[in-house]
Amino acid sequence: MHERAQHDRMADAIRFLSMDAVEKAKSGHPGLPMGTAEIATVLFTKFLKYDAADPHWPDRDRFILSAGHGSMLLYSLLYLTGYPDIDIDQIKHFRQLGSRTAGHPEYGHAAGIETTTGPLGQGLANSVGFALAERIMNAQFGDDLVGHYTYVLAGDGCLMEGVSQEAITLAGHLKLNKLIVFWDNNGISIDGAVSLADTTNQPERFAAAGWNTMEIDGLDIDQITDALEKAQKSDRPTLIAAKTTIGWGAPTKAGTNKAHGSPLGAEEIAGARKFFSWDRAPFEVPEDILEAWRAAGAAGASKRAEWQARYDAADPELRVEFERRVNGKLPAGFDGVIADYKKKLAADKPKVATRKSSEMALEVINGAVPETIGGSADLTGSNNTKTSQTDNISAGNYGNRYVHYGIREHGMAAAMNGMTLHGGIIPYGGTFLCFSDYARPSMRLASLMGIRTIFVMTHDSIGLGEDGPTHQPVEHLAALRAIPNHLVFRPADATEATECWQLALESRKTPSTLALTRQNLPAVRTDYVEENLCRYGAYELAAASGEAAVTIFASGSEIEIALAASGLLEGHGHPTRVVSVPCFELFEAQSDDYKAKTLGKAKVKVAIEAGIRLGWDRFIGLDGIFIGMHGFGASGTIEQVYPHFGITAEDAAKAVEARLHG
Ligand SMILES: Cc1ncc(C[n+]2csc(CCOP(=O)(O)OP(=O)(O)O)c2C)c(N)n1
Ligand SMILES: [Mg+2]
Repeated sequence: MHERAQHDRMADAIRFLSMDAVEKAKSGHPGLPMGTAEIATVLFTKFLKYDAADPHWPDRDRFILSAGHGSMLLYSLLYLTGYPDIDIDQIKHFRQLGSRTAGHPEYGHAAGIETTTGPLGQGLANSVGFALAERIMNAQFGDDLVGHYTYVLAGDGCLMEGVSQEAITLAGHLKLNKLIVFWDNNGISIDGAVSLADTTNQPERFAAAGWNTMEIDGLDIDQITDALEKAQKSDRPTLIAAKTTIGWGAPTKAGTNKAHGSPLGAEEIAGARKFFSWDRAPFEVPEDILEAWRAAGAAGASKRAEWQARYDAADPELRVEFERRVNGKLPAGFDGVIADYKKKLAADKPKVATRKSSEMALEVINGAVPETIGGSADLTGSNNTKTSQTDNISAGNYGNRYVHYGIREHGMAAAMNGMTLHGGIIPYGGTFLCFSDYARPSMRLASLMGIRTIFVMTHDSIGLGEDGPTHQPVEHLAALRAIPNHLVFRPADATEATECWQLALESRKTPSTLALTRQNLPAVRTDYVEENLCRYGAYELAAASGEAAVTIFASGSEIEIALAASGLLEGHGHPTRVVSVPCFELFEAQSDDYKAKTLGKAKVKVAIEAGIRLGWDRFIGLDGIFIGMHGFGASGTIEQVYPHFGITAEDAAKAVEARLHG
């Protein structure tokens, strides 16, 4: 067959698999794959460096379908090129329970799905992290081992979402020239024409952010090819604005929002079969076309073999380190480093804020774990995220270890997820706990994907003082604890902070948030214990003098108050124990026996946390006493606001005694 004709048929195979799968599932989005099939075909047959037989090859190019609703485009490509996880049965079971071909691409369901997309804009924002991680790994391991592109297909929706602004300005600033974004410029979204809601000149917008931009006809394979050749040579990230027609080939629905998100129906599909002269039954791909696709999927094997040869010839130490990092294993000896540091803390008993404890722990960690990449959304001095090892990453300077993300919490969180997903890197980044709201969509996706991204959230209560209620988190701990598969740590002192960091680093399939104080806290773990007690999520920090009449549960900065309250109660003859609760989710993972023992049978149970009550009933029951916040905070000194809201040892002791005598 003539090469051009074959290319067209290969693109058509994507279209029909997508149409047929959506039709069979009775739901899904046929329009995007139909409009972008040429782009995908050029990319996957001529440019993308991959070997379908080895989808985890670390130096593969990444392809990110940011417009996740067009998932059938990706599934078709993975099937056609011969990725092992997606066979024709998976295509036939698109969107069915238990299939790998979920409604939107889900990371972990099938190799070749590099990230979870669906919430528009996330994939584009992840891609900044992928592209940055590639540069960082390249700087550390050299051209022989690391040199690949990150390709993105984004829709109008991705570009309208706010996170895209954070992502593109960060990528432009860092001159991530191996990032190449296709914009599926079809002028249509769900409500109708994009012009209903947006008139942005997107190329000018990207250009203003320092991008290389091109405008092409997205159905023209020569223009696509030419654009990709130029993009690969760019010294800046590239936007290829590709004019397309949504649902291309559907006789009446093409170019309209009717092709966006529902099955086309038998008549339209029959019309499309005529339009493309496609005479095959649903899900049937002509043998020569499937063969051509499979050949494309295997074509990268030689590049992979060349890479393997370079890898085998590399310095053995470098190789061991590369493998360790790509596999996400911590360095041997890490536990010993933490143990030594905990001994030192037990001797020193520092009275510092936990944000400072976190910095001190990071100084030790960053010295021992070269894959950590720190950062902050313009609050470096407040989040205490920078250590002596972490000089600034900047355009062309990718060998360093600190990212000034700018005031881009959402973009930072999404980029960190991209770095984690890329592999070889453990990113952590900071902002105020209150502004976790600005990062939350990506924090949730980190949990859904089950990846090790670490969020450092300081100024974790009204204790931050005079900045007032806009900055004082109240519901944030509860809101973050509500996310499944997310470890929310609230350490009480330097030892707990170190233990929580150790757990966050060891937690390969669950992201972590460390909630840290601005105010100084005394050391409460004054004896060295080898075991990581925070691992239990909750543990008895102070035993009662006799059979406990009272148990006080608290976290973080309120442990100091809990211990003082227990002192008052003990003084009045009420045996009181204090349980530190650094992490709800880890506590739930303990045995029933452990949980029952830790919760105990004291007559009065109290929880103290300078946040809302939500979640604490698990510890104190519906009739427990809660000392904490019942509404928003107030601007004032820490000495004023804690008493103002009744969060003191005296208030707690008084409430307990009223109950004991009542
Ligand atoms: C954050 C977010 N908001 C809303 C949606 C729902 N949604 C899915 S696709 C879509 C329209 C996207 O338009 P576009 O990117 O132009 O895709 P096209 O219709 O061209 O395929 C919307 C609003 C979503 N997936 N994510
Ligand atoms: Mg669109």
